[in-house]
Amino acid sequence: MGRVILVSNRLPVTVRRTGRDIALTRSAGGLVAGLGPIHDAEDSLWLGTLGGEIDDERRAELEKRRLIPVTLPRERARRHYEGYSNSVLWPLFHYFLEAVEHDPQDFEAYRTVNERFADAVVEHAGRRDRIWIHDYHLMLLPMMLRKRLPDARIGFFLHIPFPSSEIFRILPQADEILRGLVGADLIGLHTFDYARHLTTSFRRICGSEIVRDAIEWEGGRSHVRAFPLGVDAPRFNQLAASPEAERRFGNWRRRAGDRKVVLGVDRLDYSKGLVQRLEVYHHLLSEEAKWRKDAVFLQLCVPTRSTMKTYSDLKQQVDQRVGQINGEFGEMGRMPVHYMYRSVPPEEVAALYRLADVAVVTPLRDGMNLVAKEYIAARQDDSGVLVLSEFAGAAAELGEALIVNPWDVQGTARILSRALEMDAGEQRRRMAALRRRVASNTAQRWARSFLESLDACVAGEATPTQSSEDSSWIARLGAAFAASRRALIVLDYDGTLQDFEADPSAARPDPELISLLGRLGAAESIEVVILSGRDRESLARWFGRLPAHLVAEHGSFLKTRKRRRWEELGPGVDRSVADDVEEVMESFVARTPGSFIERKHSGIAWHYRKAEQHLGMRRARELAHHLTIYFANRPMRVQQGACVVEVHNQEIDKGWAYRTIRRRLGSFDFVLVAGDDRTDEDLFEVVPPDVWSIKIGAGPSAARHRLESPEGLRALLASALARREASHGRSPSSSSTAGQSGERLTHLAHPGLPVAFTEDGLGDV
Ligand code: ADQ
Repeated sequence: MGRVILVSNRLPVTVRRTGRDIALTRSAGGLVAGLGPIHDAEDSLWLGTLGGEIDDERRAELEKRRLIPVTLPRERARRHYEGYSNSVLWPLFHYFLEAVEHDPQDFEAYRTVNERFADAVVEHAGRRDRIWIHDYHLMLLPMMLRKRLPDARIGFFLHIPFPSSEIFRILPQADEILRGLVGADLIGLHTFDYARHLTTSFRRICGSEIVRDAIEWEGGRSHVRAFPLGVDAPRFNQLAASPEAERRFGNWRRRAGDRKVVLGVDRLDYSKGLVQRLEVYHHLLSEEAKWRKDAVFLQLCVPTRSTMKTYSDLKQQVDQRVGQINGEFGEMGRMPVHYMYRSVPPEEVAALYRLADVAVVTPLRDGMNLVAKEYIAARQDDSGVLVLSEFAGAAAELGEALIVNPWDVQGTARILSRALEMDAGEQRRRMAALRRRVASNTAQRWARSFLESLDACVAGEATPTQSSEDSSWIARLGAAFAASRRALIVLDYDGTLQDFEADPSAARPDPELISLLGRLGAAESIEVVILSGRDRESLARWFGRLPAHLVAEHGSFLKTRKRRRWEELGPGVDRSVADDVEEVMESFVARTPGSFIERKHSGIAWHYRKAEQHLGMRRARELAHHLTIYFANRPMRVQQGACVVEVHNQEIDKGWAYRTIRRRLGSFDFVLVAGDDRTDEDLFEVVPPDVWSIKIGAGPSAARHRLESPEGLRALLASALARREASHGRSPSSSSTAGQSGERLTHLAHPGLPVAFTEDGLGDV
């Protein structure tokens, strides 16, 4: 296994020259807190930018720690970081629409900076390395790398929330951003909600097909999963107990005296809800005067993005509000709010966590929030109360905290008061449960599980869907078929045996195909099944006279080769459901000239192949999205196919049909299945590995083999049949010549007309 190449916008350190030496200090912030332990423990390389100059000496110092600086022109870096990343993506993803500032040049810079990162990664990554890209500054990078390193293992993790698709689609570059992300084999987010928002956005904006947790795109699959980041809990335990933390804790204890301590620790960012938190504290002091003297609120803020106006405005606002509260409720030497605006060493943060009776973590939106988990990790004696916003990703895991809505000032103040009064027993019960959870989901475990998942995704996708260039499997298939005693051949029709036609009625089988299928079906011990989404009438008209089993509507109906009648294999769609769906589809017909509805036994379909394509595609996404939500908890399935959106019974698909038919037809020592589109994937997914599964055409597939076109499949079937006939002691032509075998009669009356077969109990003639 190769190395892990971590890629983030910033390297996790700041570099300072102290006299003749160069000092590196680890920066504060969630991403560094999460990835730092991994970089320390793994054989990894970390690529990112570094504010300030880089000379050879600094570079050498960094390289000793496996840190590779990426250099950018200053103005471009500013437009990328302060511009698109932090004036568009950050506020939008945190639902602060009013803070979004668009400047088209910023997106240009965003794109070129992502390209520069791609150059740097390509320069340093080895063939066996895993590339792990982090955060919203680099969302185009996965696809840029995929194009240059098609076989690379690429993971992406988003540290901030992924917003609802309603918010995300406001972004003018929404489509380009999503297409940038799918270059990753695995996309990780903190919570299931964010993962769901992301897949919904793919469906609505790009019209992507989502198969379980994966997004399908032209070149492959990208899996989307939740990996809630944890903290390095043992390290926090140790830090909190270290002599340095002990000393600092002592100092603070003396200064706080007998007052209860309420603590906030944040980067100074509007998403953290500092102004609202001060409002809550003000409300508490107004309502319950005793806390003016009996409590102190320590707020530690680390400066960030301070050159941006939104942030300097926020700083002013916070300064002012702190001043007002202290002016209103303070006394000489006893101020109710103690505010610190600086970065402090980890021992100091740990000492404050130990000191705090209550931690208030009340962001308005936060991807995860590690402060909440760090506080828990530092509470060795199981005391302390965590007040946590429901809008932090951490709230999904930390149910024993007191959960608040930070917009509700009065409600949050009431809960803060309850936290200050909570008895030791309840504190212990809640904190002990929280500590167990935080101890079991550490940052290291998070990283391990992401990387293992990445390996598994890549291994899963790498099932050898071999192309026709590697043709050795074709010879092996021929040999296996020739040697078989009883063979089953299951074939889709449109796009598999016949090129896809825009006008479905034009896709009639040609004489050559009829002849081939006739020879196959008539041959000794071969069962042929045509398994199609088509209706019964078309299949009966085209193949009714062949010695083949016909399955219509993806498995709803079966006509065995010995019977004239169709039988219903699976239940039809519920009438009332079909009526509801039809009503919705009718509104789409009205809005999309040329589109029409088709009612089938197992479902209902909206076709737009005769409509203006661009409009049709847009409407199809809208309709599929609408129906998917409508059917979220019902056993119905919504599928987008070529120029069609279809709703049908969930249990009926080609995989189900295959199993049902196999049970009927008994055992075989050779099975071949072939198909070309999404509906055939249901079949490929259920067949065991000894089945020859063949995908026709490009695109991701669970099939083990691939041929480029229907012609390729026809040629394969014809040559395999000839070989089998030869090895079973027949001349290749004997079974297709009328009357020669005695037991079978295969007659090609006129090219293009149905073939007539006679055999005991076989055929309809
Ligand atoms: P952040 O927004 O930076 O991270 P958070 O997860 O709370 O938010 O991490 C803050 C880190 O900075 C903590 O490790 C904390 O100890 C440290 N810190 C805060 N103030 C400090 C100070 N004054 N001095 C020193 N250290 C200080 C982003 C997302 C989060 C997500 C993380 C990780 O916004 O939602 O949890 O990434 O994915």
